[in-house]
Formats: sequence, C-alpha cells, structure tokens
Amino acid sequence: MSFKALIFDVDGTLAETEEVHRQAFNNTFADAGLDWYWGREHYRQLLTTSGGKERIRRHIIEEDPSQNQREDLTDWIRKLHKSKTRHYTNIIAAGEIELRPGIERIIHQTHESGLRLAIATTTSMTNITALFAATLGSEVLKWFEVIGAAEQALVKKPDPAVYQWVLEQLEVSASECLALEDTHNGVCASLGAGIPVLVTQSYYSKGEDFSGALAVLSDLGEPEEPCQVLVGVQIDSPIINLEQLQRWQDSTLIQLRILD
Ligand code: XBP
Repeated sequence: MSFKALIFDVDGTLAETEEVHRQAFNNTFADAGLDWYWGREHYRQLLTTSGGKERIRRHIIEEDPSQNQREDLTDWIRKLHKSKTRHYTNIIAAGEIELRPGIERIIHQTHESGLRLAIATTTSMTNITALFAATLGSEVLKWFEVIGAAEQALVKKPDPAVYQWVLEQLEVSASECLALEDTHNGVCASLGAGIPVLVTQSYYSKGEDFSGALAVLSDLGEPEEPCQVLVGVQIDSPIINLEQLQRWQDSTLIQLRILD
C-alpha cells in the first residue's frame, strides 16, 4: 500500500477555530487598552499572514506604524500573543467550538485502519491540546504520531517547512501521504513539500485559489450533512470515507507514473 499517513491541518480544517482566534485577538487588544478591532472582513485579509505574532506585526505596519518606535516591540508582541493564547484556550475550554462535519469519523476510521496520523499546523501546541481536550478528547491526540506545530517550523505556511519536518519525523516520502487543508497557504505549504492535498474550504478561505489540490470539498460530510464537491471529479458518496481518501491518494501515483 502506498498510502501511509494522513496529515491534518488544524485551524479551519478540524474546526472553524479562526473565529475563536479573532475573538481572542480582540479580547487581548481591549485588555491592553488598544483601539484595535479586527472585524471579519479585515481578519479575512489578515489571514493571508500565517501565525498570530506575524499577524499582529502586520497590523502594526499597516494600521498603527507608531508602535514600530517601541524599543521592546518584539517582546510586546510576544506578550500580546501570550495573552491571546490565554483568551483562545479559555474560549475553547468553555466548549464553544464544534468539529467540522466528518472530522471525528475520519480520524477514528484512520486510527482503526492502522494508517498513521499526523498534524502540520502553524498554531501552537498549547492551542492544539486545548482544542482536542474540548472536542475529541486528550486520548485521541495521542493517536497522532507526529505533531508539527509553530514550535517546530519557525517559517510558517505557505512555506513547506512544517510539512517537511513532519515527513522527516514520520520517515515516509511525500507521495505516501495525503494532507487535508483549508487554505491557499496550506495548499502551497503541502505541495511545496510534495504532499498531495485535499481541501475542505472553510468560512474564511472561500474563494481562495486552491490550484494543485486533488479536489475542493465543502467538508467531509455526514449522513445528515452530505458534502459538496466544489472542484474535482464526482465521488461515489457525499460522505467521505477512508476508501475515498485512498482513491484520491492512488490517483496521485497514477499521475506520477504518467509523468515518468
Ligand atoms: C492558521 C493560523 C494560525 C492561527 C493563529 O494555522 O494561521 O496562526 O490563526 O494561531 P493553520 P497562533 O491553518 O496552519 O492551523 O496565534 O497560535 O499563531
């Protein structure tokens, strides 16, 4: 079998957590007495920059350049971001987030099949732990053999660094994996590492360019909430299962053989 590992992005792919990140940023800005507020449309633009600290820095450059004069700028951003992580984990722990359709089912099916599970994200391990504790349970996080997070890849998506790190740890080749992503940056990162990628478009990534992805879906679907294929060939069932993921993964090998 050539399919060995399924690699999940986190924010937007497992759950619509970007709304929680946005809320956490705004709570932090209010606590710090800043008159910054990120509305949904503004945040959609800011999301083209991966990583919370990087996003704050971009906001300073674009909206509040006087802050650039701060001697302690890097440290100040680090403190703001720490406070944002606190707000984020508190909101998540309050149980205000649900997994996207099909995520829990696919994670369980993958684990039961013996296929390996991994994570490649630009968010922090603290945030991943909080999300799993509040949704799938902390025990399920242990099924993920390799977790590539902000701590492992200092250069964030669209750079492929986090995916390359995950491949090294798994000791598999890129063509033996399949990545599940929700954004243009995620697709670029995954393809940059040579990993075929499937997209489940999220609230904030609607309309982005997903060129190179095997298919673009609304989500993975559930019996009461079948998925839609937005780009790609028709599928047997609107409830994506492991066999369908396997077929997509196999199709990449056929393409590689044709290229040979
Ligand atoms: C998405 C992100 C994250 C979060 C913020 O990551 O860009 O940066 O918005 O997380 P991915 P931090 O899609 O790779 O999961 O504030 O912890 O950086």
